[in-house]
Amino acid sequence: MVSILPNNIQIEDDRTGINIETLKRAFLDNLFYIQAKFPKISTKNDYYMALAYTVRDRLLNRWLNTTETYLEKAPRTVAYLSAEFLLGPHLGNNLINLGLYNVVKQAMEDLGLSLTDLLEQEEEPGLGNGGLGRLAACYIDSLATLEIPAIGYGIRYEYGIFDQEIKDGWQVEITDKWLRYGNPWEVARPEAELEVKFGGHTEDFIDEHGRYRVKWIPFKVVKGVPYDTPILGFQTNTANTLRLWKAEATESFDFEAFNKGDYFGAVHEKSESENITKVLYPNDESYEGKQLRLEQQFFFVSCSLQDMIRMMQVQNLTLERFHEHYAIQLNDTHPTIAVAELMRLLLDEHGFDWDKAWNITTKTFAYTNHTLLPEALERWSLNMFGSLFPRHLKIIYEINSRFLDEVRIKFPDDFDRLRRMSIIDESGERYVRMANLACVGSFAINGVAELHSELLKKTTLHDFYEMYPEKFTNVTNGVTPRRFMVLSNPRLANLITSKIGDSWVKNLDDLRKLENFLYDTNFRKEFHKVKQEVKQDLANYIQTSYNITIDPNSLFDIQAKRIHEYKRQHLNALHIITLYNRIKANPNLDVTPRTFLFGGKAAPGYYMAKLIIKLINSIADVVNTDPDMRDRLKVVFLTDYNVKFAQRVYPAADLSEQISTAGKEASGTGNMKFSMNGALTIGTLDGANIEIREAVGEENFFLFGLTAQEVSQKKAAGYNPWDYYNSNPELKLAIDRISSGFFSHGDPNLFKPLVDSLLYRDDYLLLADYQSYIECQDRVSQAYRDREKWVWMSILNVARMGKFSSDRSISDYLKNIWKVPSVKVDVPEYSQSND
Ligand code: Z16
Repeated sequence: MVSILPNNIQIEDDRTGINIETLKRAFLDNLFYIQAKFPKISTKNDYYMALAYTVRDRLLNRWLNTTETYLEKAPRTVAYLSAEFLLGPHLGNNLINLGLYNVVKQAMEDLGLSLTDLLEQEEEPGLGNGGLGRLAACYIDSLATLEIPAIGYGIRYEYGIFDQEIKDGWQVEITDKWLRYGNPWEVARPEAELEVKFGGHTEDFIDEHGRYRVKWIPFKVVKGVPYDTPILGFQTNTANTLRLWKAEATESFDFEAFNKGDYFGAVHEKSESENITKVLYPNDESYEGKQLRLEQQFFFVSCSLQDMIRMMQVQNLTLERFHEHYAIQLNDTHPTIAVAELMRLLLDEHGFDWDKAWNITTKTFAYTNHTLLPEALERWSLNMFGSLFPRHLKIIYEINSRFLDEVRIKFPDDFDRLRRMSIIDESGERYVRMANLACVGSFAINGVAELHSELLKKTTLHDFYEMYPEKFTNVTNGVTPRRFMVLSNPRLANLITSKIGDSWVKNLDDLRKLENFLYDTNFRKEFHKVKQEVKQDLANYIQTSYNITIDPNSLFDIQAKRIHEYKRQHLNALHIITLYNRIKANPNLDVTPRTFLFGGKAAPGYYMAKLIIKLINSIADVVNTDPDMRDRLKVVFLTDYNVKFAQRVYPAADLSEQISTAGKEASGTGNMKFSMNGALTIGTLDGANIEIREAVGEENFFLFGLTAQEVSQKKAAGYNPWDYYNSNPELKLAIDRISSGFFSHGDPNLFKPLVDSLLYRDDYLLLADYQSYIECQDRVSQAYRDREKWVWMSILNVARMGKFSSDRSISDYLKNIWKVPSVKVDVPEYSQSND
């Protein structure tokens, strides 16, 4: 292959060489020339930056050659559109994927620095809320690892998910200034900026060929500037691009206002435009209907589609083949306005007729649904939508009218069905229903776990399933073993590799080979030792950061995820109170010592979730200081749970709490990360728990609770939480302890809203599942006493997690939806002249 470099330029060894002396020299060179520092006056951040640039240099060869290969071969490409990418820190992951972790660690040690410290220094890009955003990050890792031409498109939020602090037991939100010290992993591409229109009106006209056309005259225009980050696959040459868009003001706008002498007006206009990508909306699974959020969605979608079209033009490809060149995945409904925007671009800007444009559009998009919760389904007030996007609303009307004609033909005289399926909700104030638009505009629709995909077909998207059964499919979520095993749990990864080799990192099914070592006492001992060491690490961390002593020999029982009523952190709390009550009643009770760890953020406007955090902290205050407990129970709420911290938490768990009300958690992905690291799961038959249990074997999984079907039957039959409260003394006592003010310094009002929600509504059936949960927890406590048996089950969990690699998920998407072949990238050897 032809070198991408002009003949007379050589890539310097200091920027590509990977032997230890070169790495040290390169590091000091970057410290000097980029940070403008020398060791004596360098801060930890200077060292981090110098190392980050040293590693980035070693990515560039692969990145630029990947770009060049795609440019030249113009292969079919996956475009993953997502409003969120919850990447987590880059440095460690890039070291793993480059295969440089150990040599760089040594190089830093030689220079008197600790790699662990430097890794700690990185501010993570928290450009997502939780599962959905982290899934997008795992998927771009796997796409690169599988050598698939792919690009991730999203938003470069200036402020990502807020930092959480706890004050007096309550969550306090702090803005996430992640860009404060610069971001060495991104490259701004101002030369590739694009314009995005908003508001205004449309005008019809007849073009020179006598055809009816529409022109959109916007009220304002905003610039989108791409910021690119390389996403390197594990031990491959493929480094794909994550392209995030930043909003900026257009010069023309400044110019007009300046001309009118309105300096402040111009500056105001500028900051208005830049607001679009200022901040991530911190809601997980509830939508707010805010205009700025809709503007964010359209902004990044329009930039991305224009970018794809421009790329095809550069490659001399005709737009007639857009759908052959791109498979675009819509990560939830957030980017769904893309269906209307691609139609507009093809119709208005590229002169296609309707049928041709619609044919292309509906062969391009595929839609992933991530939730059944009705409050999470996006619908935009028609007035707002129409005033921001007058042209798109017209296009949506046309799509809808043609679609409803189709429905009428398939289901004659079924007026209720038409009302339900219409893209426009006309039941009261009118709305645009984004899920309906996504279903109509996509060739494939998938849920994220078997149960979820089945429930979608039966409930939320039932009408669409009857209309288009062939569009529906399941892709069970997965997570990347690079970040969540190799990087986060090197002790375990090394132990595994020492037994079965390292092929499992790319072929996670190979973990099965561990089953051959089940009967090897020595292996089981080593496995247990690793878990204990990792627990000790976390205990040390908690000692230093919280000044709380926890015992690594106790059972580490962890629930780490967004705080939400359906996830039932308060059911976990009821169990803690129950154990507490039992010990109070019988201080010499022989209990299995447990450490309960919680982590997670509440949406700032979600009062009940914030009250749950306060409750957990209040219980912790009482339990941790009650001498009767004799340190047998400890409760810690871990502040500011994020990807970086998650990487410490998963490896240290003995027990993973996956206790959502059956039918509510679409998949869950934390459940997979815990299990991969040897935690046993206590869980309901919900989301991917079902498949995890199938994979690891029911004897290696702690199951409790109602099934999804039982949940809906119970609700239909008229569920009454009081029946459970009145007939279960332990449950009654636990709830009474909360309502009496026992955990709130005698104040009976503090937790009243929470208690009332349980006693008068209990939408998530905590009371119905309580007894089953407690009995299951008692079995867990018993099981943990037989440590030999526990380790056995734990090993089986790790050995049988192959299915839950995001590599498998991506292979499913490729085979069933995208049909994009892999492309090998060659990276020519450059001279290594300096050594
Ligand atoms: C989200 O993180 C999820 C769903 C959703 O509608 C919105 C957000 Cl921000 C989560 C699901 O709750 C979880 O079950 C699933 O594993 C994850 O998306 C990825 O699919």
